[in-house]
Amino acid sequence: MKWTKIITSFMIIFCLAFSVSAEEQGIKSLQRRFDPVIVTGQTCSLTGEPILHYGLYALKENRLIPIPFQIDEKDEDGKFILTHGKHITTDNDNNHFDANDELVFMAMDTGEKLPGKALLPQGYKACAEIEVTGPVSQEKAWVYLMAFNTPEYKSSLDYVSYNHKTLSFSTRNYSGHYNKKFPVGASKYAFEEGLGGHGKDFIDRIKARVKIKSMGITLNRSEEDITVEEEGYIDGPVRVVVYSKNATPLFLGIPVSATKQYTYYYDSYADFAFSASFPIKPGYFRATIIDDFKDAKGWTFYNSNNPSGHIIDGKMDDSDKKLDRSPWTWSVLTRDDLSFWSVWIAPPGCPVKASLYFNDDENAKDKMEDDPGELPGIGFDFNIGWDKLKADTVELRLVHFYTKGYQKGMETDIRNIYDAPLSATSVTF
Ligand SMILES: [Ca+2]
Ligand SMILES: [Ca+2]
Ligand SMILES: [Ca+2]
Ligand SMILES: [Ca+2]
Repeated sequence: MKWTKIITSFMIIFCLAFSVSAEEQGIKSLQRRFDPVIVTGQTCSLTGEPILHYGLYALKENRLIPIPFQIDEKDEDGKFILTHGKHITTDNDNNHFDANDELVFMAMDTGEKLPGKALLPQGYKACAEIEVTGPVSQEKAWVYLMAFNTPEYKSSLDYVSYNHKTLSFSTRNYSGHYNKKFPVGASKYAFEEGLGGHGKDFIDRIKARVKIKSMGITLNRSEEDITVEEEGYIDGPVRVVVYSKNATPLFLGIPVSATKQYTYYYDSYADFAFSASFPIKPGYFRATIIDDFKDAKGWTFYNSNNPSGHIIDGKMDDSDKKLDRSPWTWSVLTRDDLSFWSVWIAPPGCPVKASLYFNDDENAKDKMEDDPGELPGIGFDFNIGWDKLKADTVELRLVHFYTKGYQKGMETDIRNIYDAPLSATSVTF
């Protein structure tokens, strides 16, 4: 018997004992790599001071180190205060941290739990210990938000930048650019040094193709018809938030879809909204959003319904046609040590679903593109559920990740950012 049983139970007891004591000892167990941690002022319970007077620290090797963070303000309606761009806005409390403002930092920068007050810096007014928890395995880590009487020393790291004049964005891991003639989707994407990339553009453009039937008329609209008006933005060390108004003209000047939405850029991913609003309910509506790659011959495609991998060769043959196109939750295109990911997120209960758009054809003809062919074209075919949509407006979110090479299981880390988000609690002392 029973030796195995005894050994196993011994190991279980040992592991449990170890994990309890790891948490009691305040050792960081949080493994999340790509997640931001977003904590409202209400949760921090250390509000009321001018935003410039806060510092955020993590305990690493027995020292409190300043880590990159930002506090983004929100107004009474929950809209972000835009600190740059055309329409700058202000909160009603003269740049103080209040209950609905958001503290943001990266999970990868968190540290251990402070054993006592001895390591706290001189002259802090108040301190909040923020405990971050990953809900899947209760993994934990800590950071310390402190308020001072004067502007405090901060980390000089800046993970993400945005240039609204050139419509470009960059982090150490990726960069991109929008063409001013069709700025609804990027027309440059590149892997950067942080991943071992060299900034070479790998995308032709992001295509947005919409087919609408209304009042007996069929209309086809593309990314070149969609106007984007940037209202303003926030560019902090941890994230960039851009607020814009997009409109797709229909006919007689009636927009089929005029919506305002946020785009977020973080260290490893960009999170875009694809919003549709219907002043007139169309009889038929279908939208495809396609990442048209310049030349990904030899790269391998995986998604949630096609997990065994499919090599891109520029030719659409039977093996391409056999791919499962049903609604999917993640996809990745990978070349040895670099991977480009897509995921999409719908509001709870939303009937609209994305099937897989897949076209591996170097000879595909399309007048609206810059590099001939789709090598491949991979994306979202929102072809299901529009007829069951009750609301007049829906916001679907499309997220592009840039990581090192693909290993099975990475998709869980990526989906968990949205499916099992990190949570935070705080105590002040
Ligand atoms: Ca506020
Ligand atoms: Ca405020
Ligand atoms: Ca093929
Ligand atoms: Ca192309």
